Amino acid sequence: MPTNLPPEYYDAEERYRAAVTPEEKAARLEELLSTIPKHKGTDHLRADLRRKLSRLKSEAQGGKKGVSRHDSAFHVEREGAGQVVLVGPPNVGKSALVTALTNAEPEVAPFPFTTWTPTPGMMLVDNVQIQLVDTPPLHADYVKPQLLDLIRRADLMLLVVDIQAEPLEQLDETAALLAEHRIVPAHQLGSAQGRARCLPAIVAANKVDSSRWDEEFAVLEELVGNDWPVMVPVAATLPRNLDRLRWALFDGLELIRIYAKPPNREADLKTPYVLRRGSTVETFASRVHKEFLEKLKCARVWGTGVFDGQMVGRDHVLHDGDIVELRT
Ligand SMILES: Nc1nc2c(ncn2[C@@H]2O[C@H](COP(=O)(O)OP(=O)(O)O)[C@@H](O)[C@H]2O)c(=O)[nH]1
Ligand SMILES: [Mg+2]
Repeated sequence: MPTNLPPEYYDAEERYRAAVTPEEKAARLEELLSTIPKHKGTDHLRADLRRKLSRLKSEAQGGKKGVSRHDSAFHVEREGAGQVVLVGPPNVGKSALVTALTNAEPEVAPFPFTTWTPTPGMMLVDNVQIQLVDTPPLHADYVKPQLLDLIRRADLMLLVVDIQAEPLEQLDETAALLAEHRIVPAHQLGSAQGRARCLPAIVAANKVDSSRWDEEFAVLEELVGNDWPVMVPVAATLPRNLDRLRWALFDGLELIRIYAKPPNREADLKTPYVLRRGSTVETFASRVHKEFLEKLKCARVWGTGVFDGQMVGRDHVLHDGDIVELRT
């Protein structure tokens, strides 16, 4: 029987692989289990993983308590449709960005190394919640392993540089440090060696306060070329271009919003289901209710690539903004 695993599974699996401590492994494994649809085809897999989980849990309890408490600050529970971790040198405005974009209030200060532990906050893009995680700076003098693990577990990294302070050097240095620890932006996949963690990455050039800095940004874009295809000029404290950054993050996470339409009723356009790009009617059905998945015969779709209300099969690939009526 086919297992039909959703794309979320493979992401979660990658994060599980990247986990180091038994505590972290157990948490990632629980997350992995939650992505597996419950049907006959996945019985074996689920049983197998549950056995592994109970072994890891007892291992974690036997381990040193002090160590796990130390790690827990760097263990940010994933919430919302995706987790974005901000990465960069000190003083570029990572905390200011998280403050401007989310409900969180990490400390922002004119001197480096104000942020010691990761601080998560929720950002809204349309009605989709995306988690941003502010982090201590990534610094060549001392690379904290827990910070690297935090980055490995994320869905996307937002590299932040300061347009007013040698942004190209900052970007190159950050990328080099990450690469050294086998964390590679997905768009540079070709350069990944061995078992690197590949994740989507975009760049925010912060402190682009005025047209003078717009010009600097244009120069930076020119220099960077195709190395960093998605780079957004922003100013956290003005604020400037924050909506553009929000949507760049939404796109970078490869998310789509799908609206459920009950038969003979209007769709609820306020609360989208958030799926990964490439998801099918079948994935959507499994998200709405597992009962739907079993009974699903076809669906009607309003949106991209279909005529209004077109009847489609289970394998039909959905697009951002589609309205779907499931038929059982
Ligand atoms: N001019 C300007 N200053 C900013 C901007 N964003 C942040 N800053 C300032 O840069 C300094 C460092 O910011 P912070 O968020 O603490 O940097 P972090 O170390 O990367 O978290 C603070 O003095 C902020 O007020 C911006 O868009 N423009
Ligand atoms: Mg900070």
